[in-house]
Amino acid sequence: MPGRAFITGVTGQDGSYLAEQLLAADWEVWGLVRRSSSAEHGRVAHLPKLVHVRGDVTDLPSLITALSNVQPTHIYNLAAQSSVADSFVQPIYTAQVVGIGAANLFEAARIACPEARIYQASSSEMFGASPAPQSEHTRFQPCSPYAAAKVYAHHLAVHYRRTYGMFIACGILFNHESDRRGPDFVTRHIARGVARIHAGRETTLPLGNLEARRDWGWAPDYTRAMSGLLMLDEPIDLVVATGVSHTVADFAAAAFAVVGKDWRSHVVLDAARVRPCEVPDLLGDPTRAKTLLGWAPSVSFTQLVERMVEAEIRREGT
Ligand code: NAP
Ligand code: G4F
Repeated sequence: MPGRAFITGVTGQDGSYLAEQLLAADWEVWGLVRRSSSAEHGRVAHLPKLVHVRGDVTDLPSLITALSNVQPTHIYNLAAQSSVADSFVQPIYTAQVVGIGAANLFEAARIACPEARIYQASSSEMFGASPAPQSEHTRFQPCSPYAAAKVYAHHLAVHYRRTYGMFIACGILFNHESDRRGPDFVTRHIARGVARIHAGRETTLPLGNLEARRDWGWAPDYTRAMSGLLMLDEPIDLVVATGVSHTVADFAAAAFAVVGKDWRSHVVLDAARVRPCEVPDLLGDPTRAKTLLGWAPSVSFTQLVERMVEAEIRREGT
């Protein structure tokens, strides 16, 4: 039966797909929106039924007020400073939003709506230096301030689950992409670069580490898994991944191939894009997600790359 969902991070890539899917399934959807000078919220502008609630995960009173007023049955905590690269530049801010933000959300829910089911957005980045493939049993070895903050939030979620009996489920999601991805993540950066080179507006594409491997999937598949996780009888931790990985160079090669170009003629190495510490190899084992949710990715790597490049070509108007 549809209920009432409350989403932090609703204006982001995942929040926008999740809100869309829940509204289509007749849920009431409320989204936490923080104050900004522009207030455009482009990813959710097409969702008139989405109710915006003003607040910020770093501000506990705003969360208590929001949850007391909304009384959601399901809460999705997606808010984050989600750029791993930026977390090296802004480690304290990242900890405040990703770590303390989750603590604030769990406390606010404990006070205002302790029966609500909560989804915590954990990340494959938490596995860090642990060798591939990674599953629910793999040790966390974080390699960035972002990952360390996500590990804190993850352990806190498990603590609230065990200590207070709250229903908090953690989705350990591997990289998922779409044409709504922020422009500074590598897939969108590559897709946009290819479209601009195709349009004759640029000639080169700067990249950092080409050898890093990621398990890339299609974002709407992953937001389906989020709501599925909150439908289970018990709150658990679950890896969601395609089970296939590629290098950044593979992604660039496939993206340039969409417009009939050789990536080696355009990609230039930019040392400033190489991170102080890198996660070399992320490859998820989605066995448990398949067994418990019947979940499977609907879009292949090649289709994902094509969709992203074609969307950028449309944006460029060529
Ligand atoms: P995203 O596009 O960067 O969206 C982040 C969202 O968090 C935005 O709505 C942003 O609002 C909001 N936010 C940031 N700081 C906030 C604050 N202080 N208070 C309230 N809201 C705040 O991220 P995403 O890709 O959709 O990812 C969703 C979640 O999944 C994140 O927690 C991310 O760390 C996690 N995750 C993502 C992936 C992935 O591959 N995408 C994989 C694993 C885990 P503004 O629009 O105002 O900036
Ligand atoms: O696209 P990325 O910035 O994503 P990253 O660091 O894997 O993090 C994303 O996935 C996590 C899940 O594992 C999420 F938790 C997190 O919120 C975020 O959504 O970088 C992917 C790889 C890295 O190895 C990076 O070093 O691409 C490499 N890379 C090479 N050149 C680059 C670039 N990354 C970016 N952003 N820009 C480059 O020019």
